[in-house]
Parts: sequence; structure tokens; C-alpha cells
Amino acid sequence: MIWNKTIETMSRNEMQELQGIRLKRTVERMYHNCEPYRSRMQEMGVSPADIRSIDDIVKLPFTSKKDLRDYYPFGLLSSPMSEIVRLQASSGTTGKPIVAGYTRNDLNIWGEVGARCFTAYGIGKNDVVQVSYGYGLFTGGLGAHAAAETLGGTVLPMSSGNTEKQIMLMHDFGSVALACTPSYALYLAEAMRNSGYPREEFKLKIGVFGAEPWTEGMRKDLEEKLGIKAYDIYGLTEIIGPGVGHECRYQNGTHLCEDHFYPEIVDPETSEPVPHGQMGELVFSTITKDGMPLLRFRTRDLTSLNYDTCECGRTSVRMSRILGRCDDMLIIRGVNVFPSQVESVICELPELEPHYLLVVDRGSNNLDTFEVRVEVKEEYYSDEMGKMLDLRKRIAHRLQSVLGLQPDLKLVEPRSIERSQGKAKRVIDNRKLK
Ligand code: DLL
Repeated sequence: MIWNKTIETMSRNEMQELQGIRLKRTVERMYHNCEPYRSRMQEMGVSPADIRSIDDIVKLPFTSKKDLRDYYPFGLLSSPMSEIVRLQASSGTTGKPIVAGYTRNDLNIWGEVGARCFTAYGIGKNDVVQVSYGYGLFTGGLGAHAAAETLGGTVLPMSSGNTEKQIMLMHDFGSVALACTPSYALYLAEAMRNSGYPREEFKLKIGVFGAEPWTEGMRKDLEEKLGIKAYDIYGLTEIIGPGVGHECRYQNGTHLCEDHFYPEIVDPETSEPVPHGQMGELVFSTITKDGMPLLRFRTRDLTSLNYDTCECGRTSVRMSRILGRCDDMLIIRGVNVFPSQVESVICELPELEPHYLLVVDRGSNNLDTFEVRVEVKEEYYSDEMGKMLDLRKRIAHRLQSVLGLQPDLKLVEPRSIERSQGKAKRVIDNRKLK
């Protein structure tokens, strides 16, 4: 099923034309209503009249997370406060949060793109949708809520936490879809297993997972443990929240709602566009929002784009799985490491649980230390030294060949790594404190 067939199956030419019209209109509004954008454009010698088609986007300035901090809280709004009906925020790594303001129209767009996502996963009007993303300033809860409600499904607004009750209501109310972070889904899977309810008494079929990077291996694990199809949902507060992109039943890339959020890929260092299909930093311009439209926002997320038509019939551009954020890349003894690379190895090995933690530090000799802690499955966890040493050797060898770096591997007992109810914290980098 496709929610908005006209848009989602539009030809590339028609889409580009639509994007051009929408970009032009947005730039005009921003130029007149948002002082920081006006002065930035004036400095660059660009005026709204220079924007004639979507290709002219490269003339426009980039927006960074720093800009959002510099104009905190409301400096980048393009609508008066009287038009803003909602504020959301994301906690950054430093001090003040990133704030987003929505007009009534923006909230309608959010519901529309959310409904496209949920329809693509096969969720329908008769389905109970359990929303276990956190409600509040975080966009996960209210975003998934709007998606399910716009679609006409039955929303169960659980928020995150209270795991026993989640399982009880999932069972009693017959939730068909579960929307939460992949790491919380893992936690819920364990709790379901220990709940005493037989699996066949649950109606759960569909997972709507996102808000943090996750791998194919993690998908397989979740699908097996929960007995569902697990789909990716992508989004970020600055752009709107969850609903910027979604997978379809072919699970072969994340379709972007590009009639609202125009994507580009640039080299994170040089800011130059990268050749088609190549990995780089994802950049978005919102081309329909009124409250806080952003031009060429640097997401820091690393991915690539594919413009081929999907088997599902959608023509919308697909992005590959997010490898991680440029800021999440660890440089350990000069080697670049993404937590998702470690996850992909862990999920390949049947002896391991997908619960892990990376601890990086700097020793007294000034050399980086890199510890990977990972849980061994109950049935493989053994008191026999020999068995554990053998397992450890095999995993260490695999990590070395994928990462190009030898971590200090610690195999830990099942359930000893802290579980997450929202976005998982998988890295402790103590070097930052020194
Ligand atoms: O995480 C919005 C969201 C909520 C998306 C629920 C999906 C589901 P922020 O807190 O602003 O917003 O964080 C945005 O999270 O730039 C990515 O780095 C990461 N992220 C979000 N979705 C995915 C995903 C929400 N599906 C940041 N895969 C983004 C990988 C993701 N990373």
C-alpha cells in the first residue's frame, strides 16, 4: 500500500519541478522573515531571484548545528510566535538543547509523512500501534503518535519505560506494531520471553525502529526474537522528527520524503557534493515547512543515495543505512572506527548477545586503549577457561579483520550490560575528559 501515490510514484522530472517551486517559495519566505538567513545570503551575494530550479540549491548557504545553538532558542524561526503551535527539542551533547518550532501546517506535514512511513510498513486502520518512543520534547513519541493517528490506526501511547506494563498491554490489547528504538526493542524482546505469556498470544507483526544507528545483523536478531518484520524509520528534530524517511516491505534502503525534505550528499571535510551513489554527509533543506525551515542543514549522518525506482513502485530516492554520525566516529590509534562496525561483527556470531559497550581511554604511555565488552549468550557462557578463551580468540580475530585494529575483548555475563529504554549509549570515551 502507498499512502500518497501521486507523490510517492512521481517521475523524477515532475519531482524536480515540484522541488524547485517549493524551494523558491521557501527561500523567499525565509529571506523576508528570518534575519540570520537574509544576512547570510546577502554576504554570499545571493537573492531569492537567483533560485529558479532545484539545481540552484548549491548557491544557498549551509546551516550547521552550531547555527542552531548560536540562534538559540528562537532566532531561526521564519514564522511569528503567534503561528507556532508546538516546540520540540533534542538534547545535544553540549549544554543547551536544539529547539524546533512547528506551525499548524508543519504538524500536518509531520502527520502526512508519518502516515506514508507507517503505510509502507503495512500498518493499517485496524491495527493497534504501540508507541514506546519517549513522549515529551523528544520527537519520537509524538511523531510516531501523529503518524499512526493520521493513518487512522489505534494509538497506544505508552512512551518508553515501565517495561512489564508494556508487555502486559501489548498482550492484552493485541498491539500489531511496536514503535521504539531498536535497543529498547531488544530489551522488550527479553522481557517478553521472561513474561510467561506464550509468543502465539501476541499479535505483534511489525517493528518501527529508528532514532539510532542499527545494523542488518541487529535487524535479523530483532526479527527472530520478536517474530516480526523490523523496519527502519529515520528522522531528526531539526528537520521535523521521525518520518523524514522509511523502508518499504523490500527493506532495501530508506525512502526519503523528498517532496518535503530535499537531500544532498557532501564530503564532510570539503563540503563539496560527492559523485552519485558515494557515501558522504547527508544534508537536508526543508522545502515546505513554515515554522523553522532550514536550508542545507548538515546532519553529520553518513550515508549514500540511490535514485533507482524501488521494487515497491515508489520512485522516491533511497538512502543506505546510516553508518553513523561523523561525530560518532572514534579515532583509535589513528584508525577510524564506527560503533556500527563492531555491532555488525557481534550480530554475526551466534554465541553473542547484541548488547555491547565500547570503552576508549588513553593510557599513561599516551597510547589509546580500546575495550569491547560484549555479552555471551546464556547457553554459551561457560566456567571452562578453555572454551571461553577459544571463543574470545575467534571474536577478537574477526574484529581485528573488520576494524583493522585489535581491541581488548571482554566477554561478560548475560544481562550484565545496562539496557536502554531510549537511545542506547554504546561508547564511553574517557579520553575526552583528559
Ligand atoms: O531521533 C527522531 C526519531 C525518532 C527518528 C524516532 C526515528 C524514530 P533526534 O533526537 O534529533 O531525532 O536525533 C536525530 O538520530 O541525525 C541520526 O544520527 C539518528 N537517527 C535517527 N533515526 C535513525 C535511523 C530523532 N533510523 C539523529 N538510523 C539523526 C540511524 C538514526 N540513525
